[in-house]
Amino acid sequence: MAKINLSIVVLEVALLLLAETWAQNLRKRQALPKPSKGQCCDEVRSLKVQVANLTSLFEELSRKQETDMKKLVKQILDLDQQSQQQEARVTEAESKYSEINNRVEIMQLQTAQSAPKTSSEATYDCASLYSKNYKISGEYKLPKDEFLGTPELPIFCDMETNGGGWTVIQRRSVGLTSFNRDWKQYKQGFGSIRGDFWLGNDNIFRLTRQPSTLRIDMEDWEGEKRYAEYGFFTVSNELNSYKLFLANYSGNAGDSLRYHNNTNFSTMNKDNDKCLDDCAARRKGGYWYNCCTDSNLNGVYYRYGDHIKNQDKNQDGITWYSWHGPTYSLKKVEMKVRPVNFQS
Ligand SMILES: [Ca+2]
Repeated sequence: MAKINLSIVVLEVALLLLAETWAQNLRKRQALPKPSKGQCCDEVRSLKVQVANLTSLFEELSRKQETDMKKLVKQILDLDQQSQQQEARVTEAESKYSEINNRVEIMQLQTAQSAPKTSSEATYDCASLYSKNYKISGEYKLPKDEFLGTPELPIFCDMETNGGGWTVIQRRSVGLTSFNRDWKQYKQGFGSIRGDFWLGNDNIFRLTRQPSTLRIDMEDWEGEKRYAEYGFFTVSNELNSYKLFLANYSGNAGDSLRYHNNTNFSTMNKDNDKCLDDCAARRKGGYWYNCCTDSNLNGVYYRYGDHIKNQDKNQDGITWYSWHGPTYSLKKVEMKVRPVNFQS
C-alpha cells in the first residue's frame, strides 16, 4: 500500500511540474514575438504525448491498486474461514473430551461402588455420592454389603433440594402402586425407584444409624408446594418394630409427624399402634400409627377430584393435617434423609 501511495505522490508531482512547464512556455510565447506555426504545433504535440503517457501510467497504477485491494480482501476472507475451521475443530475436541470425562466418571463411580466398604471412602448414601462430586439428581446404586449380607440397592438421590445429598426413602406421585401392604413388603421395600416406592424399613434403619435429617416435600392439587424438616430422625431395627424417633421441626407445612414420634411401625398384618382400633387397616397403609394419625403419607392415592370425595370418610388418603386437614389427599409426597453433618 505504501508503495502505491508513493507512486501516486510521484505522479502528482510530475503532473504539477508538467503544468508549471506548460505555463512558463505559454508566458514565454506571450512575451516573445509570435512563433512560427510549426514550432507551436510541435510543442503542443509533445505536451499531448506527455499527458497521454502520464494518464496511462495513472490508470495502470489505479488498476494495480484495485488488484492489490482484491488480493487483500481475499486474504482476509481466507483467514476468517481458517479461523472458523479452527473453532469447529476446538468445539469437536471439547465435546470429545467431555464425553471421555463422563465415561471416566461413570467408571470411577462403578469402581467406588464395587470396592468393599472397609475404608472411610465407601459409598453409603446420596450424601457420600454428593461429596464425591455426583451432583445430578437421579438413580444410583449402593454396593452390596458383605458384612450385613445385604444385596446391591438402587437408590434415588435428590441432589438439588436445599443443598442436595438426600436419599429418597418414599415417593407418591403416580398413584398406581398400592401402599396397603404387609410387614414383609414394608421391611424389604417395594415399588419403582423412579416412580412411587417405599425404600424398605431395613434400609431406612441402616441409613439413619448415622445422625440424620428427614425432609418431607409435599405438593397439593393446586400446585402449591410445602415442606417439613426434622433435624433429628432415626428408625429402630426390626426387633424394635422400626420405632420412630424425631425432633427439631422446621418448615412451612406444619408439624404433623410429632404425634407419631415414639411409635412402632404397623402394617395391615401387624397392629403395633397405640389404639384399640387397627389403624393400618383403617388408614390402609404401613406407618408409625399412634391413635391413629396426624399424617398418613403411605395412605391411599386419590386422583384429582376423588381426593375431595374422600371428605369425612375413612381419612385414609395421603394426609398432612397441619396443612390441609384430615381429609385432603395430597398430589405428591417425597420423604428423604441425609446425615446431619452433611455439607454441600
Ligand atoms: Ca391397635
